[in-house]
Amino acid sequence: MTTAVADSPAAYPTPDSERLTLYGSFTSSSSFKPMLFLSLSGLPFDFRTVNLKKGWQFTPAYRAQVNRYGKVPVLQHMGLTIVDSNVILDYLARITGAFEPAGEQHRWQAREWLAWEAGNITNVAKVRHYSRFREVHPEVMAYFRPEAEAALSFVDQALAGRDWLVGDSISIADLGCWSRMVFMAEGGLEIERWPNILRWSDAIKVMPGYAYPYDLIPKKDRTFVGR
Ligand SMILES: N[C@@H](CCC(=O)N[C@@H](CS)C(=O)NCC(=O)O)C(=O)O
Repeated sequence: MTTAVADSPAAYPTPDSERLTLYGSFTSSSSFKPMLFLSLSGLPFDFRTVNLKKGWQFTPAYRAQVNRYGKVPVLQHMGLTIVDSNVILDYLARITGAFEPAGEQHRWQAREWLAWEAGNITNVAKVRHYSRFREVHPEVMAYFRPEAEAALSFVDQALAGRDWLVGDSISIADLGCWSRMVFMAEGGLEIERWPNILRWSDAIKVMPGYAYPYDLIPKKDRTFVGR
């Protein structure tokens, strides 16, 4: 385990307050999920950057006090520490009611999409990661690229003739699935190949508060006052 990493915080006290604190990184599609939720809903929150390139996520302080898995994102609220992007979306939808589908069946279906996303759209993130940050053997890419394409095709078919994945309005299912695929072009997965995804993502992109991750997620700690 890494013991000292340049510039990393020495301690991470869990704020026992009603204010939301989000830990994340601007290169991370997982961080984009809660960031997008908070930005679209106009909620006030504090953002704390975790410099993944410098390895802040591996420090003993971060692992002990924020995320034992050494990843982003993490949400802290009311003395709670909530780890994993989809669990955070679930939490935010529950406590705010925003992006929560109407009706019990649709609420479960939104969580079903998030669970499916974690096992499938995650391959889109892997292809982007291996294209952008870590070169892998061509056979590794040859395995993951069709998996990523299959996940995108599944979502594209699910969106045929409908605006949103669940019910009649945008929900955490849409935010979770779109955010994980947001960097698809960096993996050579051109969105024009999936016309329903293109139409659906265009509808998300015009919402007040939307911005591309590199513009939305700060590179330094920041306080968002909300709107
Ligand atoms: N299942 C987790 C995955 C989190 C994850 O893999 N985060 C990446 C950034 S997208 C990370 O922290 N990587 C740092 C590392 O692996 O060193 C979630 O959805 O939150």
